[in-house]
Amino acid sequence: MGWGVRRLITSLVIVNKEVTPTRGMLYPRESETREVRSLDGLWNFVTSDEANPTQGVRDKWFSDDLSKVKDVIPMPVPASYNDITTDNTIRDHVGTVWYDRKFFVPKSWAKDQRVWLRFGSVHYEAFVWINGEMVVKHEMGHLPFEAEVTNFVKYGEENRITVMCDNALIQTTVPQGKISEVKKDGGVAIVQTYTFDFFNYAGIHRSVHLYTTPKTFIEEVEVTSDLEDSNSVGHVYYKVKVGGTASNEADSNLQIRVKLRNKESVTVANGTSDGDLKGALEVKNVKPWWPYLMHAEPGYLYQIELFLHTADNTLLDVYRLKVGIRTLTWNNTSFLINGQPVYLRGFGKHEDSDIRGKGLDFALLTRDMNLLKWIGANAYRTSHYPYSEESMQFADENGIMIIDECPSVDTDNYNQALLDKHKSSMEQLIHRDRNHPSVIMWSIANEPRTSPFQADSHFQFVANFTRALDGTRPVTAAIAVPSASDKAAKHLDIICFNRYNGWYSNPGKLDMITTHVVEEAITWNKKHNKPVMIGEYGADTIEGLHLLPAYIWSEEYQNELFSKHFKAFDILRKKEWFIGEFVWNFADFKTAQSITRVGGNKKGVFTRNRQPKATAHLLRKRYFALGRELDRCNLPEDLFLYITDATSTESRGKRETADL
Ligand code: BDP
Repeated sequence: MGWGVRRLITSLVIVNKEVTPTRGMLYPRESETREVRSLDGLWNFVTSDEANPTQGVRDKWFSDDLSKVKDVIPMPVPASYNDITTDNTIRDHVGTVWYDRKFFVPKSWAKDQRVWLRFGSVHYEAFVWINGEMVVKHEMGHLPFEAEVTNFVKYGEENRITVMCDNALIQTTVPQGKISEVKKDGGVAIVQTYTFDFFNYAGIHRSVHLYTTPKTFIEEVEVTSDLEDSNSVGHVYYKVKVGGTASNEADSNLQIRVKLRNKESVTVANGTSDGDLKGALEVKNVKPWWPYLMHAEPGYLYQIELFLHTADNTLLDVYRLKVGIRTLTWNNTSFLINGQPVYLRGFGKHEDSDIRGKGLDFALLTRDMNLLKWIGANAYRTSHYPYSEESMQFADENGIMIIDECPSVDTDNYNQALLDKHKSSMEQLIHRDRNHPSVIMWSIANEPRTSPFQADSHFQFVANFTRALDGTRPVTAAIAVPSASDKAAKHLDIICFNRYNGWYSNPGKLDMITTHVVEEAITWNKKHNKPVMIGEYGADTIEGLHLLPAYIWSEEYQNELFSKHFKAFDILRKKEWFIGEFVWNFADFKTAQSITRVGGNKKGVFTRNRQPKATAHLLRKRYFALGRELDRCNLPEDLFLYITDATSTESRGKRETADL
């Protein structure tokens, strides 16, 4: 508990241990049998003394209102706490902070049901008490956790929830960081450092919900799909786990009745589960889930309705979820969706914005989706951690393909505890996201340090573990170590490399990009005989800085650097195995303070405020041109602005000559 207590356990022999599987965690949804209440809003907030991070636990700050211990300030939930105030000691606080608030639970919830408390995510480690009793703790940012609180809440009365959140990153956390003590004016400072290039925002980042389920309830749903007969017939396979079964209600006495509805709410298939609570539905004249711009109706979703019944026909629970029907296949040279080769064109992104940090924000989410569609992208990678469940639902609806990444970034200093947690992060991610049609690949790390020999077995364990949990999607990782010294890529299904030609290598040299990109991609492919894509390329660009001839940090330079990469990608596209291009980054974002970062990382194609830099317009032309060439999509009318009516100018010219 707390950075002071988490210890680095190193060992020479690293073994592949079992990971405790996640349970439950269905996205909270209302139904005939379920109610949902939000605990979002303004909470009370205090920081602890950095030198004494466990003081609050020892002194039992959770046993009464935080305001009794310290002066509290209001803190919005969901949001990172770092940029809300004007106080740099809060922004840069290392260690534990505390939140609390009051809430009511209706009397009606006391009867014959269960009450659950669910957090969309807290970064990095969370400890939660209700009315002074510990109900759940969870380590790992960006992933949900929940606990049954039926016996902890008071019905028809006021309750108090207290959360302690610890942002400390050490060598056995995912991601890793280091904490040191550094002399400062008048004392010693606790300093957090990390090698990854984004600000270690912390707090209650996503929504907090209370929800009810019946006593016996649908605990988990797993859905997969298939297509046959030239994509005209679809199959949906479902598997349900029931929780809270009373002893007289063995699973075999329960059944799931299922309906599948199309967008118009018409039932297109129905069925009843077998004794193992699983089954298959067949959909004739199916509308497959297609990526954006690959089809006139992208992101088509059905709704699966699951009714849990007892054998004597009593309805116990109802849960609904959207499903897309699609196939994914891959081999040494290509990646196909519904049997069609896919060329990925997109971005690495961040959950990042002014004031809110990494806090869930529907306005931002919606704006980002609108910009992705405006620019003609069909994919993004959730660099460098899982994004909100709401953003995954958005991607499903819009046909945006997701490379879903766990929070392992700059993985280094391999050790047993790290491997266990890395695998756990993949397990939690797959458990959360396995039903999203938008998820097309799992990314098990970003830029891990893969030259040391320990990286070989570490990544073999993580990649095999990922495949064992989900064999329906390929495994990738964004690798930056040169192929000659890398020891991880051989364990992947698809190779993704990050490279900054014209920026970190040969800055300012626009004539040292195209050939380098082509040669490196070929080298990766030759070495592993697998599909290859570029996961990151780009240049920091200060919006409004114009320099001609192009000079680094200017909008002209970002434009020209992109264009040189486009040329390389077009050479590579002729080779079947090159399957995608991802810009770094979608938008400017905040980083730790550094002399190489002016207010953060400026490699965005959009500003942090989500307005286009000049390159956004260039990239838009390319992404739509690719959509036109590869998928015959329509081009937006404003893609090419009117410059001159060449024909009429020409004829006017002739008339003028004749008039003479
Ligand atoms: C890459 C990292 C990314 C950084 C980027 C950069 O994957 O997180 O933000 O470099 O330096 O190596 O801009």
